[in-house]
Amino acid sequence: MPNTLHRFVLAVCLAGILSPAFAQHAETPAQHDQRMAWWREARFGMFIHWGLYAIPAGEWGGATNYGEWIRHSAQIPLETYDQFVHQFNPTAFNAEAWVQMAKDAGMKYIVITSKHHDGFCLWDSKETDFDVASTPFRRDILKELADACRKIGGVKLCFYHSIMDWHHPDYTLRRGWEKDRPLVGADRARFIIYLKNQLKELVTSYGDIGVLWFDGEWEEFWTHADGKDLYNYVRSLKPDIIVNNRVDKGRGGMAGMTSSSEYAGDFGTPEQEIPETGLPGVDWESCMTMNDNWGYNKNDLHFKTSEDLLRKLADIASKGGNFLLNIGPKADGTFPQQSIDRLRDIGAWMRLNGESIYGTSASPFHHTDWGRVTQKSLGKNSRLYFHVFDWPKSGLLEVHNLGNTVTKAYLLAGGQAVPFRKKGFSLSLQLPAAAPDPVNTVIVVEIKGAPEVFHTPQIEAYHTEFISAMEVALSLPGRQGKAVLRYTTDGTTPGPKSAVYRGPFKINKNTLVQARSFVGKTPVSETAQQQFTRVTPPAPASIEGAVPGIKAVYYEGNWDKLPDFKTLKPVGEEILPSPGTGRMAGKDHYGIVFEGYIDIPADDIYRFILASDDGSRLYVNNRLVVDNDGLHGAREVGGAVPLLKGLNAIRIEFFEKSGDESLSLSFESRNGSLKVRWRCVL
Ligand code: H79
Repeated sequence: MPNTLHRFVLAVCLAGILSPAFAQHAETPAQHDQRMAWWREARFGMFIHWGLYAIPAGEWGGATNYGEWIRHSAQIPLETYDQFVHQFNPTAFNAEAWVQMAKDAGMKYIVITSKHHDGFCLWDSKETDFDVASTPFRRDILKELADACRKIGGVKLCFYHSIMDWHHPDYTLRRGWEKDRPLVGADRARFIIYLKNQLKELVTSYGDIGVLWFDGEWEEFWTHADGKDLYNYVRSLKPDIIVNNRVDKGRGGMAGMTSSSEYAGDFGTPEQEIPETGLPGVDWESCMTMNDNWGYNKNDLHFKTSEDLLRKLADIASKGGNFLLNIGPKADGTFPQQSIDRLRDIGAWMRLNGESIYGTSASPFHHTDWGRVTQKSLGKNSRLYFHVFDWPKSGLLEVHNLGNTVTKAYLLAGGQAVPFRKKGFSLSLQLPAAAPDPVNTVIVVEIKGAPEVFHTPQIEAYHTEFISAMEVALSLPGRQGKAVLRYTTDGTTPGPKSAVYRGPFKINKNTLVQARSFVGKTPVSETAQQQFTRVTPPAPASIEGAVPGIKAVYYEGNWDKLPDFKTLKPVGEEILPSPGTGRMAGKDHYGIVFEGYIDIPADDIYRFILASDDGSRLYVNNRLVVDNDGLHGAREVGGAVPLLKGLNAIRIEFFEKSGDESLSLSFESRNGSLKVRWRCVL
């Protein structure tokens, strides 16, 4: 599991990522905190993906790898898919058993698919017959779950509700292969009324609903205005409801986090991934499957182990996030046995160690190579929870950058005292010889005050290469109390007599910058290092007969990553005004190589952002500057390069396998973003 501390933060890398706050529907920060309080305390929830797709259980036409997307992926005609309504009869469904399993696993909320992309509704909706009331089962599943949550207590019911809808005639998008759902008479405005009426049923008929978890917003159908409006609408129905960021268009493709506070939504939703670090002041929840599918797939036995899931839970909590762990129930209404087993194992750990997860906040340490840390404040003082994954062979667990006085240390499970020594800023814990819990033993370290952890300094600059000079800034992340930041530029290790950092400085030759923080004469952080290199970029090209635009050369093939285009035969070419999918747009299984020049206005460092779906690479003057290869959805990757004024050679390689496609390149310098003038030779 990655838990990387980036020592050298190039300032530009953070642009656009650190603008955390989401748009909020008229409330003060205190009211916002109050609304989010139960969710932040909860830290762990159950996702349930259940619907008609549980009946085929992942199998269709000889293939076995389908899930809740089966109607789309297997291109099932509507009329055929609708027949599942007559087969949906989960006679073994027992709402109380489900809620009890969630509760016993230590989960504090359940998010169930009131409606997934296929449009089928798990409750008796007045707005459609494509719902459970039309099945032989007839019972209102959401009502039974709401009753069970009320009866059992301690588990909040929440709804996942897809905006995208492959069934409703007024959802005015059709899959390319759809034949039996004419667009004639379809009315987008009417779909939004349908959506709102259904949400009103969900929010007002089932008691205290905690979260509305939207999805499917990335399709072109949905707009930012729709997102804001829907957010305000559901908040007006129930002011304290919590709404995920997929209500609006703020996450940029399929990314987890919302990029700017213009967009509505209360928390970010990384899917099937755990962010490298949390972001201060941002609420987020990682949702994840236990195997490879959200909906039930009887052939998918690729389950994560209980150990892995438990460590993921601690990892997420240590970064300040929630964990929403999925179950895909079977068509008979029961959970897969593998899921039941994992819930039981997690529950056993949570009963002993839940205190180290619930209501905790992100680790004050940036990196602990033996495991993870969570924390809780106790009035003026604090409790640190050391989640030890790798038990030290020496029996000594040490951290060297903790400023606080330690008052007590003990095993969370059982309470056995852990002898410790605090000398200066170093804490040594004398652990029992063998790990009481080899998966994750939690040690509680009680400290005076709020945690004072001395982080490795950050070295910030626009780029590590420069043409004539580069400004370098240093910083100490977090609260650094009495620490003094010292640095060197002559290759020597910073000591208590090295220069004190007082502000950004310029370098104009090859330089190793090193920085470390000290309290008095004692070093209290690790040493950060970054090499800066002076370079001479290649001379600009001088070309005859250049025309505006960039040359696109087309190829065909079915790839999962960029092929070696040099060995392939092109199927055509054209000049495009700028890189894009050109006349291949809408096709599958193709590749494009772009060649041309950009007119660079001045000697400087330029940063390129290459966004593509699927993979791409950018070469500038034959040097690889951005690698965005591989099979993925819309994804941006950046890279910087020093360039001289004049024409610089650009080569972009791109491939598209299937599904959505896009390609774009933008660039900027220290003065902001720039409009590119493309040139190419015929
Ligand atoms: O509800 C779960 C997913 O169904 C939903 N979000 C989680 C919580 C989701 N919708 N879209 N996506 C996730 C990403 C889209 C993936 C796709 Fe595909 C790639 C759709 C088509 C190609 C995965 C692979 C689904 C079908 C084939």
